[in-house]
Amino acid sequence: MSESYANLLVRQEGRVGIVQLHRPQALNALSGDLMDELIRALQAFDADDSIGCIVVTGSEKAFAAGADIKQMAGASVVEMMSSPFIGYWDAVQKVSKPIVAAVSGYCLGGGCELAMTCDLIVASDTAQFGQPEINLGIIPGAGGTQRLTRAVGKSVAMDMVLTGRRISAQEALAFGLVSRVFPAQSFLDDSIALAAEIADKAPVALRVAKEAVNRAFESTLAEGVLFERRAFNLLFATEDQKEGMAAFVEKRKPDWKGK
Ligand code: DAK
Repeated sequence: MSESYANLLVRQEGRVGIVQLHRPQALNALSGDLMDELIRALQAFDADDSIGCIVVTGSEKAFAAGADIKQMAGASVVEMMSSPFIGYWDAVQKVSKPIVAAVSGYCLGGGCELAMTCDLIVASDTAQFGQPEINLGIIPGAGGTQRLTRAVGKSVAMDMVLTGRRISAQEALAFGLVSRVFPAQSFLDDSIALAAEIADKAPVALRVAKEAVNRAFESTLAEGVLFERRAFNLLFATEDQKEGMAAFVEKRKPDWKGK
């Protein structure tokens, strides 16, 4: 990727695109400029056939300490209503390739909402998750009250949103907010290895699988199952389904074409 960014470090390892939030002086607080760059980087990876999976990560100390409080502090209601800010989270959700949020250190407020907008969250054992907006006299505004509640259930979500308390990586694992916790020393390598494992799967099936799981949040069970059945049947029109099943029968590794 040739584009350069002021608030990100972007690189590719094999079929994994890695976007590292890099605003160390503010613990990766999500300024408008940072979010704008993040969306551009995600969209570039989404359009690049050599990428199968994307990792969004931060520093060892902070994934992101939330939206930039200093930028928001003086805003009026009309300015907040017309802010492009919420559109950034919608844009993350529109990325068609799987996105792994690899979280170390603070993952707070809008940072936690960003991680939850990704497809799965993995954590270093140092990670701390929280929605501390209540301490600023506001509430989560980028989906936190909704996505957190779906991820961890009402009681834990209420506890976190009403008290602003932070939970550890182990608690987040127990509550179902994260799928895996890795040791701090190997966390980024482990996260990239997981993304590489995903990136190695059949590209069309990955895309359809992501759509189908996400549909579970937007539909009744009957509608979701119908969506899944149609998506499942559709995959029998792909070369990769023929290749995947032939490779199984012939006891060899499949050679995906993404078609
Ligand atoms: N914004 C701006 N700067 C921040 C920041 C933030 N969220 N978090 C940290 N910083 C800055 C600090 O001000 C400090 O800068 P200097 O004073 O050195 O210039 C530097 O980062 C280091 O921070 P600390 O000195 O505080 O470091 P500590 O290790 O002592 O403490 C901490 C780390 C993470 C516990 C602490 O910094 C902290 O409590 N930070 C704030 C966490 C927080 O309240 N986050 C929620 C923010 S509100 C929207 C949708 C969503 C949102 C907004 C709008 N729309 C739909 C429009 C989201 C809102 C939020 O996320």
